[in-house]
Amino acid sequence: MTAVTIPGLDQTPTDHQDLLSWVHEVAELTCPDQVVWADGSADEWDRLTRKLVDAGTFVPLRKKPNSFWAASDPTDVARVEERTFICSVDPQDAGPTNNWMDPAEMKATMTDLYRGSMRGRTMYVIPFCMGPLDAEKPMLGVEITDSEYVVVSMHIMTRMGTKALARFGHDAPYVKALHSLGAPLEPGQDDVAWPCNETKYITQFPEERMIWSYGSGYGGNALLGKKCYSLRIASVMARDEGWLAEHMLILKLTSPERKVHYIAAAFPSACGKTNLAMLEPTIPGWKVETLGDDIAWMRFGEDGRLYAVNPENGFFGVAPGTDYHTNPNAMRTIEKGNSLFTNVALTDDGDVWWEGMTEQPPAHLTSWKKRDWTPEAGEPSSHPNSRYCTPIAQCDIKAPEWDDPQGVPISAIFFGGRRATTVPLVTESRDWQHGVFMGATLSSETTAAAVGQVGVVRRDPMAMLPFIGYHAGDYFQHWIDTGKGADADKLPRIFYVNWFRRGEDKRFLWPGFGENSRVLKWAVERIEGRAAARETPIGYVPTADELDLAGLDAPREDVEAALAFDADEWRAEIPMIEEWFAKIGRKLPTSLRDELEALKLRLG
Ligand code: SAT
Ligand code: MN
Repeated sequence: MTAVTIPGLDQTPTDHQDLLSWVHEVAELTCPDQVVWADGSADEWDRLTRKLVDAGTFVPLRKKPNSFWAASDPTDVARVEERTFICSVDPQDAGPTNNWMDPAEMKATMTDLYRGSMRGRTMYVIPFCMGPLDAEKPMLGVEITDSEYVVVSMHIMTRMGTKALARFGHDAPYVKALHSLGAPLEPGQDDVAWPCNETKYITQFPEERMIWSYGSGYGGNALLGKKCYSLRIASVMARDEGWLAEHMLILKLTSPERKVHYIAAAFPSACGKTNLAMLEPTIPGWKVETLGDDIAWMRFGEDGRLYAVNPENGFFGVAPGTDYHTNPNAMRTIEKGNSLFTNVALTDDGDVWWEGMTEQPPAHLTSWKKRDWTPEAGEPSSHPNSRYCTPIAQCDIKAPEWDDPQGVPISAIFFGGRRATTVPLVTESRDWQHGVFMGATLSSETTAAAVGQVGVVRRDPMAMLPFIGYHAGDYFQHWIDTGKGADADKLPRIFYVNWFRRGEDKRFLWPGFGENSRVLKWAVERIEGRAAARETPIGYVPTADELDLAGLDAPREDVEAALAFDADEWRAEIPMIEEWFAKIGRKLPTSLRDELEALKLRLG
């Protein structure tokens, strides 16, 4: 097939010709020292984690079995939205919320960057499957990468290796995901602990269902099954095929009467999605089990209900602030080991620590910058976007159906953001279209999950702003159409929540975390027709009397303030929504314009 001899390139573990020829093409372009097909075995994990320890990328933890600490290059710590591109053929299809470049031009630029970019390194071919392996139509992908850190992270985050490759047959469709650190090694050149390149590109080619990533080794920039495939590319597939690919957790809520509801909830990155996904209810008799903390793929079942599947196999959660109070289940999950920790602090006895884990910080740590750290350091020991990466399978409260290709029928969709003012603790939409309006106008203060200023209010529609793989106006229309084509009684009910409203002295009005179970309870009682609410211009909002507040340790005035609808604040919101809609332009669905006009009328 080729004149080039690269060890490992002549392997043919599959008879999928398109895959084999793509692997050849990439190897010839990137010139690695060898090619290795990832098999996903425990042996492979051991071999690669050992290699990463020898390279200084990983430090094995003495206090957690089979777990490792890593610190990234200080410039490679979060998703790079400025460097993320949707290279659709027509710029119109990327829309006003994405960066666009002509696909041919982007390919030329990136091909130059990839030329020889794996020199001195191993090229790994990772066959993977997003969602259950035994799905009727498995959602396949192959990531080619020169990063061992990516391979072992993919072991946790996806179903991968031999068992995934078995589903390729000789012609199954798959997403091509190419990743290079952009850090070739000359003969004899020493490697660094976290290779990457100053130049970064995170590129999606939606029509070709293809991803090219260059220059970063961190999180969603490098683990291409996650945001790049499961949201940016999958949202385009979902539009074409009539389903939804969303930035949502999936949880199972069981009442004391054993009634089950499944809830999907969208929040921007680093707004407590993982905590909500694994919540421990503070109200007696209620139980939460988890199916996923970040992404939901939702398709209509034969019974007309919307069924959700989590495409991922692990949790990639924000570490700081995670402790036995805010997320005891995450703590128990990582305690079992088999986990990776990136950009948190390392303790002297070989464990991890981050801000918020314990009230008293240890007297001495190695910070994420690999420096000696003491509580007097004057800066946090862990990066605010530091992460733990851990398998769902070892989470004690995973729902038994988490790996079921059928998915679970969703009763409610929650949209939420981080807003200090204006947005009440919970609001139920008037109907699907109004719920889509709530999602489309969702706003949140920015967090450390992406590079850039933190704490600025921005519109983050459906918490998908950095993840919609096409025109946001078309995406809203797709949401509207999804509701139109369905039986209204069977559609999930839509709620808008805000755990982050603050009082005048900036304190949080609502204690959040396990107490959010009170809001979940009210929502499912609304669905069952058993809870009251008052109608306001923005939707149905409970009064403090309508929430179960028994045993809540919070002043009633605070709860009332968290639930308050303030017409003036909402009138002040209108120009911001108008500005946002103007940005969407002519593709904004008229039904959403109608919703805005109706809201204005109701606000008077
Ligand atoms: O870096 S990731 O995109 O994987 C995490 C996140 O931002 O939610
Ligand atoms: Mn996320």
